[in-house]
Amino acid sequence: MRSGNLGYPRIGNNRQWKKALEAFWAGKLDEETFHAELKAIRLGNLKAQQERGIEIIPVGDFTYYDHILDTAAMFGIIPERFYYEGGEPSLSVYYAIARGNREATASEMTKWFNTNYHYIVPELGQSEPQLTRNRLLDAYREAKSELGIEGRPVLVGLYTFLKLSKGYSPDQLDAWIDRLLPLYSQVLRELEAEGVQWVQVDEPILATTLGEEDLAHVARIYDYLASAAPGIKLQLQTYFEAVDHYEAVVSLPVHGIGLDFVHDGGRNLQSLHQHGFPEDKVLGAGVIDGRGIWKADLQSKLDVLKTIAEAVHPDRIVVQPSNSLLHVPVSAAQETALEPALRGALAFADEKLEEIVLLTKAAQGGAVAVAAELAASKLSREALQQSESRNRTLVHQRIAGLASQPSSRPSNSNVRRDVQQKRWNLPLLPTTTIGSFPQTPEVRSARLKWRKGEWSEAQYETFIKEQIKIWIDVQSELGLDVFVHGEFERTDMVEFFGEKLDGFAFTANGWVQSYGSRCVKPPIIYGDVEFTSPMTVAETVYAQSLTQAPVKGMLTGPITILNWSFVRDDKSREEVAYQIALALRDEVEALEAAGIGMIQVDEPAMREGLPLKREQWAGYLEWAVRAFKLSTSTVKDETQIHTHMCYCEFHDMIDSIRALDADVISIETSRSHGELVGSFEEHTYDKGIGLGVYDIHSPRLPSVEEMGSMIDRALRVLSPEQFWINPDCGLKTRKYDETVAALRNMVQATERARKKY
Ligand code: MET
Repeated sequence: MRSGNLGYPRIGNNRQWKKALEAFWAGKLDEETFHAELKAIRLGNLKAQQERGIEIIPVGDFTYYDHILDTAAMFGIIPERFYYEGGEPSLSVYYAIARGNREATASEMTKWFNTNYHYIVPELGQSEPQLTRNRLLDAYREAKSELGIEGRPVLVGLYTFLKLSKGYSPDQLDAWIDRLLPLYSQVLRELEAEGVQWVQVDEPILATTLGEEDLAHVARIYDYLASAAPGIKLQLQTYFEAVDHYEAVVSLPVHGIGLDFVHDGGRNLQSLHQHGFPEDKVLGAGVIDGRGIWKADLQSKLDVLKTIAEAVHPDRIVVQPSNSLLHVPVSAAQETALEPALRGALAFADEKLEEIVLLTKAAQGGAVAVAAELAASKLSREALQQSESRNRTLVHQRIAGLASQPSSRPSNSNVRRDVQQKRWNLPLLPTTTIGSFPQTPEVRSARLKWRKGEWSEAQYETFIKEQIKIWIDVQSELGLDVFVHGEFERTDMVEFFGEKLDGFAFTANGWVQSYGSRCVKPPIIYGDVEFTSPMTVAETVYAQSLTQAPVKGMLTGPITILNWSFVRDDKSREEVAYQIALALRDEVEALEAAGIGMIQVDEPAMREGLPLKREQWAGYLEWAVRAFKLSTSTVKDETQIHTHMCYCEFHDMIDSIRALDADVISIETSRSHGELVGSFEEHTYDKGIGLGVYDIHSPRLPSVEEMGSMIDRALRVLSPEQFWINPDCGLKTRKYDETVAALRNMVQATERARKKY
């Protein structure tokens, strides 16, 4: 057996990558220095794999922003609005596609399968595809000449690329395959001429639900590519789930198949057992969890490898992570401040590579040689299991009594709407924001001072209060109807709650890329989750004391906390969600008791937990909705529950969105360019709803007219009585002036709309 990897985190062990990108965007790095800095990070990443003894090292997985955008740029697939004239797109065009610029809006960004990574959606049909630059060739040459690494270039598979793109109708799919095949061939032929042996072709789409037609397309693609560059061996890589059409996939004319043996519900192994594996192919055995952060149970992994070896000759097995390690932080070595039982049980990218090397050795018959390491790993896992944090009796009791916990509100939404309208007397088309306001450098530095102990608790509290006061005044002056306190005390909407609840831990440096330069540091849910004391009451009550307008209490929902955290792997996600939900209920009740009458429980990540396979959706959604309702159902009728969601493809989740039974929902809209609004033509929704009327991700100031037309568009399908006006979420990432100016336009657009409707 050999050891291999599929992709390494791009961001550097200290987020050097993010810092370089942002410095370059801000004009603080010239292009040459920028390239040099990124090269240093890229080589460092390769070295980390080389030094650990990984035999098959991917190259070309590094990016300047996103690997799907890279693929589009490589093939000259650039939207017309960026004045592209062919050839290799400049860095400024490349970044404009991702981030927008003064003249043009960015391309849409969306979730990468069921992860929290977001890619830029290629827009086909706007330019004639061409190979602009073979970036894999560059990557391969660099690794070889600089480090002597015979790397394995990584290419996004043609079918996955097309399926993730937009700008064509289903009947044009064939034509697009025809258009791209010669370009893919050219990439492979150039690699072949360079002496490249193997290319990793990522086709995660093969792990989704596919029909016969898809399979026919895939077969056609790989038949073509097999003869295009006969000297190249393709390692066709799937991940994130089992492949449903196992026999069809493993018999494709490629030299190797990579399967996920972690997130497949055991089905890949079953298929392997049942149908065998082609004798002439290499199996990439994804046995180490490339998405979780826990040390593996190495003994059980060895057993899996043993089972696999019954069907595949060990010479043709590569021990590898289940998917690219881009989804986990770089190294756990720096996490010295964590409780030892927890720290001992962690494995980030570097530690996973070590596990892969260890497993490979053990499976090669060296189990005795690595016996000490195997035993140590086992002990670490057990120590965490026995720790106090995983044995909280009260939490276990509450979960045992779950069936008797209220999980729907006493009155229906019509009754509640009337009571609430009487209480608030809001105008038509009420205006609000989604919660956060700009986290200026001042806010960030205050938090830092407080965290470092340079500022006392009291000093920090006073500062936060000042910020709240500033923004309550701004909101009054702007004439918004429903206020928020601004979330200045929060770095991150999940971290904030995690820090206050029991059962969570925070790393010093456990960052993972979310989109572009944005990295997140997911909390680790490692123990039983328990409420200890109110988390948001003081700031919300203070904000409410400054105004007559209602101030929304602002919480992050149980499913979002779950989906944006690394979760313990000894309990089901469902059970962990209920633990969080019950802890949040305590907070909802505390807010209500303190006189807060509107409470927003954000669930932007509800969608993110959706299983890849359709047939598993209903099961997930059922417990996700139940968790939300466990948190929000014990309040009085007059208390208005809001929720917020992101990147919501409304039509396929509509029943669950209705089932949440929130009095008001806001959905991030503008980046899906009106597609969301369109879905209301087919589906009814009768509670309060706000669809973001401008994209906060871009620095450009939306005009009154632009927002007016978004409102008009929405009101063609929704009634003015139910419609709320708000921007998309995430104002914390914008600057003060931009925010105020945009909201001013939003209020003006609303005033015009009120006259019309
Ligand atoms: N309340 C949060 C905010 O406005 C919701 C964010 S959803 C990603 O920033």
